[in-house]
Amino acid sequence: MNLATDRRPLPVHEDGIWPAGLNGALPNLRAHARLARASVGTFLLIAGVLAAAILLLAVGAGRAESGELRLAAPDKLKCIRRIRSGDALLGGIHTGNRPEHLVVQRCDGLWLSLRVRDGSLRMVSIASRMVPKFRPKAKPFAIPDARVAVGRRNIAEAWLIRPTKRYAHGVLGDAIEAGGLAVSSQRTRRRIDLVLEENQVFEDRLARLADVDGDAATDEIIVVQAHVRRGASLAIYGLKGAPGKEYLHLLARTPWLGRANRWLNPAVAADFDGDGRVEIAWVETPHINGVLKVGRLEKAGDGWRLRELAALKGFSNHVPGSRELQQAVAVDFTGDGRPEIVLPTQDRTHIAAVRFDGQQLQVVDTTAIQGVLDSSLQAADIDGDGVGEVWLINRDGLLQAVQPSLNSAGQTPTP
Ligand SMILES: [Ca+2]
Ligand SMILES: [Ca+2]
Ligand SMILES: [Ca+2]
Ligand SMILES: [Ca+2]
Repeated sequence: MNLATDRRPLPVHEDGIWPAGLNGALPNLRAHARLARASVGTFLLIAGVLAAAILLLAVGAGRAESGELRLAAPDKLKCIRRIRSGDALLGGIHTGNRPEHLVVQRCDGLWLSLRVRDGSLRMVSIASRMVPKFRPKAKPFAIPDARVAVGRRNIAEAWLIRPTKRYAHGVLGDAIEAGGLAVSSQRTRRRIDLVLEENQVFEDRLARLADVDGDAATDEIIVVQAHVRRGASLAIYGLKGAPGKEYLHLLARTPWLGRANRWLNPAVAADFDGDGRVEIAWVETPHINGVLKVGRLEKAGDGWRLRELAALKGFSNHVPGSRELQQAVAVDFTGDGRPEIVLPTQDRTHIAAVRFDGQQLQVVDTTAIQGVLDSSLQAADIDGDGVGEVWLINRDGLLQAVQPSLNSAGQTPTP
């Protein structure tokens, strides 16, 4: 079924089965889900309310400009505090994954998993301890608000270390930035550190893991590196060396933005133009006149360079002082099989889908959300129709989904 076109209310079930996407990472969830059956009465109440609400929203949502806005929370479930999409963001940056479930936390603290099966919305309560926190437990020298990225290739985990106050910018909620980067090797579990020069910091909360050099074997590390007088740049590191002798190595970075206190926020990494190579998207100065940029890691002599390919103004993927950095996803909005870069507009009242065709960036879809965005963006295909929805919460705690319009495929230029 299609969330955008099916106007019937969804029947709701509590099926006690954890969605497949997290089984590998969190094997205990299935056992916990069985325990959740004990509170069937509670679920029936929630389920009824949610079913009624989905009917309301299916009829009432009408503010979309070209995509389809679907509100997913009724009055009594209205207050949603957080959303997650299972393991799609383990690496810390969205690469186009589309899990078939969504994890939400209500304002009363209860975590629920949502997905649609056979036309029914199924919900399972989960304990908060089962939801990945990505906190740097037992990791010496981690910065206080570090978020650990979890890899599946050569790097097991990555996180930022060596808290320092030597860069007084505080864009991420405190004046503490990182003076170093640490990873653990998947093969040897050995920890490898990199320490920056005294005039630089990692102005970031996490070191993102994604394969951006195209070897399909290693993850590279995407992180915001700032010079105390010249501002931020987007840096890509690699893990090199034989087992037991690995070291972290700067592959490439963009030029410094030019002045202290200028910052950028990485967005997504995926193959947007269909040429088989992964592009990286980021937003420069997201707080004022944010500019979406796309670049690619390319061979340059014996090394690499991060080549900037295109730029477009009018987007923001971070609020000043907020610790929420993940406000962009890669989802196919046009039905051509290639993802678009999906992120908030500068005023955070719309979600834009931006196509990169190999030459330039173009907005192909803009959808008004209800209220103002106040959460991460998550991509999931909870109705299993093969099309990912973009999920978010506004400042009033209202859970919403933006469904791709899939009506622009005909305009897609053939490379
Ligand atoms: Ca790689
Ligand atoms: Ca590409
Ligand atoms: Ca597309
Ligand atoms: Ca879908």
